[in-house]
Amino acid sequence: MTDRNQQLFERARKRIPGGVNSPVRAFRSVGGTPPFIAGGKGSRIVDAGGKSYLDYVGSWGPLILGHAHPEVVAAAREAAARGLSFGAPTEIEVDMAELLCRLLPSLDMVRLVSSGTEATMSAIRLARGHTGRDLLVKFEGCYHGHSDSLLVKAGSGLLTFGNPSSGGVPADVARHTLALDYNDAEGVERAFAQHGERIAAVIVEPVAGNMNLVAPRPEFLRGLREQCTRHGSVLIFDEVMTGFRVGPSCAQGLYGIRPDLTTLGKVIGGGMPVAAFGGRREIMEKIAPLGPVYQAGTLSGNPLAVASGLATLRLVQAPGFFAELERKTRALCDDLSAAAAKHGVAFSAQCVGGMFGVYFRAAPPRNFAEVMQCDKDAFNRFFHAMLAAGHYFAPSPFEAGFMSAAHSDADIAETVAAAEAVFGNWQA
Ligand code: KE4
Repeated sequence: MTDRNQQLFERARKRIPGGVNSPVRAFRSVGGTPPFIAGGKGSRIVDAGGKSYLDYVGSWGPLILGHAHPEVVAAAREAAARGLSFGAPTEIEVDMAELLCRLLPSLDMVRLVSSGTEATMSAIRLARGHTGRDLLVKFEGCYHGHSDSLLVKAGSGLLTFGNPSSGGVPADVARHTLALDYNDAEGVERAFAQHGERIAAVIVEPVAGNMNLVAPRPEFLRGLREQCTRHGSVLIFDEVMTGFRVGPSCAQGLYGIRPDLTTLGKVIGGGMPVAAFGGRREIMEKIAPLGPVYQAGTLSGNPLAVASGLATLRLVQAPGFFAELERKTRALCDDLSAAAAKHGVAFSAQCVGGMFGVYFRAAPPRNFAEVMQCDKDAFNRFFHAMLAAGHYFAPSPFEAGFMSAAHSDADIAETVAAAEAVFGNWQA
C-alpha cells in the first residue's frame, strides 16, 4: 500500500510539472519520494503520513527562528485581520525600509519585491541602466534566481561569454554574461583587464550557498570591490541567502566589504514572500518612478508578508542571537565530522554563521571544481538514511543547510547520534 506521501506525489505529478512548484523539492538529485509537509513547529516538521523530522532546510533559509514562532504567527494574523493587500503604500513598508537601512549601512534606499529572483533581476537591470553598459559578471556555481541573464554557465574558455544553462534563454541574452570561477581573484583581474569598461555589474554570493557552501577567500571579495571601483562597475552582493543568516549585518558586515547594491530575501520575510534590493542613493534614484529604469510588482511590500518579516528581523537582533546560532551550527558540523572520522568515512563540514555545508570529501571545497569532486552517491546514501531516521537535510549535495534558533543542543545530539549509526554501518 503506497503511503500518503506517495499518493500525494502521484496526484501532484498529474497537474504540477514534476509534482512540485520548485524543482529542488522533487528529490531528482537524491531520488525517492519527497515527504509532503503537513506542518511545522520549532525545529521540527511533520509530513502527510505523520512522520516527524528535525529540519535542517528551514524552507531554504527563511525559518531562522524555527517553524510557527508565536510572535511571527501573531504578527501575520494581526496584519491579515486588517486586510491582505491594498496595492497602495502602507506604514509597515516604511518601517521595513527604515529598519533595513539602519541595519545595513550600505543601504541608502531599498525597494521591496516578492522573491529573490525579482530582487536580483531588478538589481541587474538597475546596474545596466545606471552604467549604460551591458556586460554582467557572475560566478560558476552561484545561483541568483531564474531570470534569463543569470541562467548562464561559463563559455568554453574561461573568458568567453556565457552559454545558456537553461532552455528558453536566447544566446543573444547569454552572451552578455561572463561566468568566472568563484574565489579566483586573478581570473577576475584578467576579466576586468580585458572587458572592464564594458562591465555593468558583478553579482556574487558573498558566501556561496548554491553549490553547497563555499566560503569566500578574503582576497576574492576584496578584489571584486577594488576592480568594480576602478572600472566604474556596480558590485552587487546577492545576500538573499546570507542576509541576516551569517550575522546581524549580513556577509557585508562579516567581511567588511561595502557593495554598491545588495539583494535580500528569505530571512527578511520570515517564511513569507518578501525580498528586496537596495544600495547607494545615486543608483537607487534611477528606479521608476524617479528614474528611467522600470521595476514594479502587484504584491511588492505586501503588508501581511512584511509583518512576518519585521517580526522575524526584530527577533534576530536580540543580543547574542547570532553567536548562539553559530555555536549550534558549529557543534553540528564538528560532531558530524568526528562521527565520520571515527568510522573512516571521507567527510567534512563547515559553517558560516547559521548556514552550513556537509561534504563527502576529505576537506571542504573552495570552488566549483572541488565541489564536483564530492562523492554524490555517498551523499545520497547519507541523505536517505538520515531522512529515514527523521533528520531532514537538503535533498541535494549542491545545497547548503540551515540551523534555527529553535534547535536545541538535544536536537543536535539526536542528529549526530543518528549520523553515527549511519557511519557505523557505512562499510556494510
Ligand atoms: P527566489 O526567487 O527562489 O526567492 O530566490 C532566488 C535566489 C537568489 N539568490 C540566492 C543567493 C538564492 O539562494 C536564491 C534561492 N535559493 C534557493 C536555494 N538554493 C531556493 C530554493 C528553490 O529554488 O526552491
